[in-house]
Amino acid sequence: MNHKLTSILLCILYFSLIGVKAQETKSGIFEATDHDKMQWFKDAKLGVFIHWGIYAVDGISESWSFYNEYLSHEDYLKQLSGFTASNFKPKEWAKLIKDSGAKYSVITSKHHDGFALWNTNYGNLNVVSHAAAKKDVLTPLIDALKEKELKIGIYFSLPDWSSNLYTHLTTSKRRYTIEKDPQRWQEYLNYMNGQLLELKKNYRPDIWWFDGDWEHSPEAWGSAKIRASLLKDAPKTIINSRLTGQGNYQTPEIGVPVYRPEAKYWELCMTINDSWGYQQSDTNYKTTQQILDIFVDCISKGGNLLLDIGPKADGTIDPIQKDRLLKLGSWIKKHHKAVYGTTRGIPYEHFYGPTTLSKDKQTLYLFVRDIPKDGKIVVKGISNTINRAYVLGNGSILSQKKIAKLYWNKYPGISYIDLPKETIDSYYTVVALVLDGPIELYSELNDAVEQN
Ligand code: FHN
Repeated sequence: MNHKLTSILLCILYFSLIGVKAQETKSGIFEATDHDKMQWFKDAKLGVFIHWGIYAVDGISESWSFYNEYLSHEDYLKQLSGFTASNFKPKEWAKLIKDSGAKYSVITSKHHDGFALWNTNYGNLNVVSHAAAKKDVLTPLIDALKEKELKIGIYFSLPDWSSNLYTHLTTSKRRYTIEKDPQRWQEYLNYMNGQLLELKKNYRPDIWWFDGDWEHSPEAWGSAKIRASLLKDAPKTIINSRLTGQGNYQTPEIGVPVYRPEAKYWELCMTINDSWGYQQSDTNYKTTQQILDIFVDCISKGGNLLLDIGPKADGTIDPIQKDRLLKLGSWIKKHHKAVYGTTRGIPYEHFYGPTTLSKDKQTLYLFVRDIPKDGKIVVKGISNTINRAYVLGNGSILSQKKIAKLYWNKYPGISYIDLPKETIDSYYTVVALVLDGPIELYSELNDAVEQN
């Protein structure tokens, strides 16, 4: 029996013994179906991702610029002298993230370049001892986020391309292979796990957001051991899918899922322009409408959006990034009922747009992006009575008319709902349909008429 199959069977046996059923999903992550611990995440819908590191000094791509040999590693590290965090105001960051409507934030504690944002006792590349800032920036930020009652995610790169203990340096340069020097690899794992335990002790994050697992196998990383050590006395902690095979949720990136992902829990991470870190040359910011298109798409498919910002080296945030977060937050505030705590919507056959459902499935939220040309929106194949239709955040009760509904057959008809111009929102108008009970979707094919 092959190794992977054995480990899968052992895991399932283990979880069945402790009463937690694990199932492997097609997405290849183990979802310990501990729904309680995932509930806040599923309800949260929006997180803010923060990529902050020395790469903001020259505005070049995080870690990849030296890995891809666009500049030497030595020149990349010269940015340490420019990473001042001189205008870093963690409370302002936390307020901005809170005002964006996010319920959690994920910060890069250490990216692939190995630069640590906290005063780590491990390695020789951190913000206190090696950067111009000469201060721990992770702790005050996490404290400020917690003060705003935001859940905390810690991004941690498994690879550390700057560490002499690590295998890879750049795309063409390898320091060694694990097979050839297992002892050195073990020293790397001790270093990596030492930092993880430091982060766990200092911050007790709600989410571990791993990255970079592609460079080695789960066995080489010791992924199962990492999960066990992080969850020990912290069983409610959530892990993303990038600790291969050990995650609780899937993490599609940049490409907005066209179809709903397989995984029960998932989160799209997305840049606000085209760069993760701050790059002054990257002015290709998504408009607020485009960000809302992506956000609404995700939540209608039962997922979250983790929207990234890249602060500058001095700790300030670009006004355009602030603008996008605040506009997103203002729209969510007005339409919060259709966002937080909802579940994925109904198939597009019933309404030509994104939808979400209240937890009790008795209210259907229709997201109307464009102004209906005849001032009407159309829903079909809903067997319930629509007791009330109204515009969220505006309260206008909408008139509705049904056609193709005959008393003697089950076909539920087609409902036309008036949506007056004055109720239209500048981004998405949300119409709430209050049903006479949990939603019932009709999908039968109406046959020949046998009786009248
Ligand atoms: O290599 C990283 C990249 O720099 C960035 O951090 C993204 C964010 O999810 N993750 C990796 C690429 O998938």
